[in-house]
Amino acid sequence: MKKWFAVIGDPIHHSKSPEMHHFWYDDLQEDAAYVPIHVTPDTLEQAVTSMKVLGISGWNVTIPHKEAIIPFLDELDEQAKHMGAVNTVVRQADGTLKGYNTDGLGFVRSLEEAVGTNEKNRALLLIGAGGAARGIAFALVASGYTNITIANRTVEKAQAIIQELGVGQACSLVEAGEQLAQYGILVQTTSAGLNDAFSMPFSLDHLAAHAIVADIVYNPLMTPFLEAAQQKGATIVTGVGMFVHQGAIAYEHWLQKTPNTNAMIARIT
Ligand code: SKM
Repeated sequence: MKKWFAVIGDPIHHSKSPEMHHFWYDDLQEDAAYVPIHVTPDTLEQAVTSMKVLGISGWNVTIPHKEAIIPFLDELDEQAKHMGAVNTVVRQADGTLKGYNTDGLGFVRSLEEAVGTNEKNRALLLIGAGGAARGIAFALVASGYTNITIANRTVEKAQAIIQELGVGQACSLVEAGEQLAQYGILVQTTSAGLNDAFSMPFSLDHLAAHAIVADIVYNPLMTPFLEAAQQKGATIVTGVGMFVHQGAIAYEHWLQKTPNTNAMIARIT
């Protein structure tokens, strides 16, 4: 029987997940379909129940449901539990639903694909303290990056993540901008660049030489933050790698096969 998968979100029309997964089904000769489904917050519980009843093999979860979906699932992977967010649901053999988070690890894979694995000791500045930053912070620590500072407009939110992580420190965006020269890796997780093409969390005037600067936004590919960093001579990591790798890890959970990430990154870059 044909397997089917989905991505749920509000809005959902912009998602490139259906195109990406269909590319991999063709490549790996998988008899499967992947559909975008528009689910609003007030219908989330009904949507989960319906998909469970209809026998869907699994689905991705995007904004704004990553946290809200948790009470409707039967089980949570340990990492997803720590992160408090789910972006991948797997229907298990007994029909129960298990939630995973593949965003954080997707980011780490993308970063290491771009710059290798020898940068773990450099001081890393994570900008933002929302759901995406939380997932990335846990995945970074699990992958051996412990020299982490989380900068956020509301320092208490950054402090709360640091407390859960058990390592690192928190500061304000202003402080981060002032101390910028001390950081070797910057990871931009706020929506600056997504909603307002000219917004920047802070100026990159004091960016260190040879810094690595990553953004998690993949549309547009070059955010104002990355453009400014590139002008300063930094190594740039766009959000495309994270998007493709989170999808590939989800694919592995669902179908136990490793899809071709390089071909996909080249396709949407
Ligand atoms: O975490 C991912 C999600 O799995 C799929 C997605 C999309 O289709 O745009 C974006 C991210 O939230």
